[in-house]
Amino acid sequence: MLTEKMEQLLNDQIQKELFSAYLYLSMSAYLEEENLKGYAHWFMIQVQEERDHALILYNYVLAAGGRVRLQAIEQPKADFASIEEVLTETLAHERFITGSIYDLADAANAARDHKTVQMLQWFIGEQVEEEDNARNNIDQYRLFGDDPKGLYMLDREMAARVYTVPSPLAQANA
Ligand code: OFO
Repeated sequence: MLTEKMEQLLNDQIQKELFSAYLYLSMSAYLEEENLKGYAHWFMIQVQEERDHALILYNYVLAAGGRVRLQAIEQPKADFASIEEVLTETLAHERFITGSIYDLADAANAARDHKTVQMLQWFIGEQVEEEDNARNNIDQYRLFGDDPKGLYMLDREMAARVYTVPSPLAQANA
């Protein structure tokens, strides 16, 4: 059984992951308006990943005998000044999520909740990738994005991103 506190923290994290999906959906809409269809696509895949992160936690809470209590999702920012702002805010948001996952892991360790600690290992690894992707997108944009031809090439590269089901969900659906 999950402690009441762990159950609450896991429900809070479900809300944060769903907010991430909502934020990236808003960014995708902005990028689509800017006619950057490759970037808009990249963020749409990110939306799917964030929904998956929420579902992994949702499945875990139920499997651990806890209760899922969905929370309100705040309105995400809709107006951005530039692609660079979208990309830097993505990195800042992912750093915030990493901190939140670490807080969860600290709480699970303090409660000697080893199964939650184990489940969170996947998220800790995933956050390394999330931050790396976000940093890489900023670096690429700063290198090539100023020039229209460079931006065109970057947008085409972003369009190549493919969605893959994350392993904890693939296992749950097998
Ligand atoms: Fe769920 O990792 Fe991004 O926010």
